[in-house]
Amino acid sequence: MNHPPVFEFLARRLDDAQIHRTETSSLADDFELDVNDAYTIQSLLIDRRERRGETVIGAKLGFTSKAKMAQMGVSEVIVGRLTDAMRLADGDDVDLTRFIHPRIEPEVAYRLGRDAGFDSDLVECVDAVAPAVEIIDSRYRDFRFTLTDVVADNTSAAAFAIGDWQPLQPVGNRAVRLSVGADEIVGSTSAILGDPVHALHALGRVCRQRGFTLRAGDVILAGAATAALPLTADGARCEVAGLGTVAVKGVRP
Ligand code: 0L1
Ligand code: MG
Repeated sequence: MNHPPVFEFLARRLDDAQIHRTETSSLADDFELDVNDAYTIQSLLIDRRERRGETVIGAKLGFTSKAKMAQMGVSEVIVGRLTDAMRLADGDDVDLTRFIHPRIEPEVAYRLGRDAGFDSDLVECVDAVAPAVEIIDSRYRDFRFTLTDVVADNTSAAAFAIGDWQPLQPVGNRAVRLSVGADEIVGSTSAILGDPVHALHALGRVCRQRGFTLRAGDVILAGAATAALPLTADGARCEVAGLGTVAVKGVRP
């Protein structure tokens, strides 16, 4: 695909920020980018990760809550790609020096039981659901970013962990509790677009628009059920009522 050479430069700038854990300034300070440009930069960033041996294993949605959409002045979700290098096991220690200023948020994860075609209804492709946590780590200084910045930065994706998969079931209004050490925040899965299943419809639209493909076994992080908490050297635990729990522990080696 043809794109201005500056897009490669910006993808490298974001990639380097992630690799070296150094914040970068908002791209919008110096460049006029639209959302299409931002998704192209995101794809170039993912190409760089794939060239280093990472494999794309799914997708994630952001800005799925009314509060976050209002804060950013947007009405559509954003989508990023998940790679195998971001995957943690339930209960893992997670090295905090991998990140710049990590935050953790409680999520609902879906798993695809079969490849999704261009016109597929993703709901029909999903075979399991699970509690999950996502670690987000914006590469921008002081979390100062625009919509196009965050899309280019692969929607702040940094790491994730998924609890035990459960048979697909409605999870539209389940209580959610996230704790990091003594900090605790409670919410509901309904904060995710009213019902996390709506994230599958929204993701399907973005996949068709952007040419993203999803395959059997891929995971989808539907969005955050509460605000994020800073990830510290304490245990972090997420419980989704009736679905189960998932935990990780921040450590400083
Ligand atoms: O996963 C998400 O909620 C996307 C977050 C993107 C913005 C941020 O870093 O807060
Ligand atoms: Mg998230």
